[in-house]
Amino acid sequence: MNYKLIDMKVFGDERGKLISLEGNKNIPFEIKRVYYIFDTIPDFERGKHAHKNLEQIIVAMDGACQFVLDDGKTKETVWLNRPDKGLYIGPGMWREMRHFSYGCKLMVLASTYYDEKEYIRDYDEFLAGVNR
Ligand code: T46
Repeated sequence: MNYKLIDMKVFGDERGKLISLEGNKNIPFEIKRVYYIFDTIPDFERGKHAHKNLEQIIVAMDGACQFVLDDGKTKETVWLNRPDKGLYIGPGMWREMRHFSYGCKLMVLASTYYDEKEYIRDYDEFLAGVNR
């Protein structure tokens, strides 16, 4: 399975907490793009695609949601519910996001610029690629 949960180093004192993310340091790729997902609704799922080459780190800045990660052979679920955990997802992983809390906020660091051609949005096509 090409994913892992990364513990982010937290700088904390009586004023609060701070986490620093740096490309090619505690983020294992050069960061080319940042996007965020917010105003989420519990009844709606997102994702349902894989990427050919993209690497990403996803952080729940607020709230929670569940990721289903699927390499075509095995499915595993991961809850994201803390701003000090980063979910790394590498290429070739089908992902579905569900059970969003109201107002969940996800920040995503990505290794490439946005390119729709980089997406595999058809599950049968994804499985065919895995079994090739
Ligand atoms: C992923 C999960 C975690 C852009 O124009 N630029 C962008 O950088 C992105 C990410 C999206 N878009 C457009 C494409 C769609 O018209 O925004 C719209 C919503 O994107 P999508 O339906 O792909 O959103 P999610 O939440 O299903 O998936 C997103 C990322 O696309 C995906 O790479 O891994 O978050």
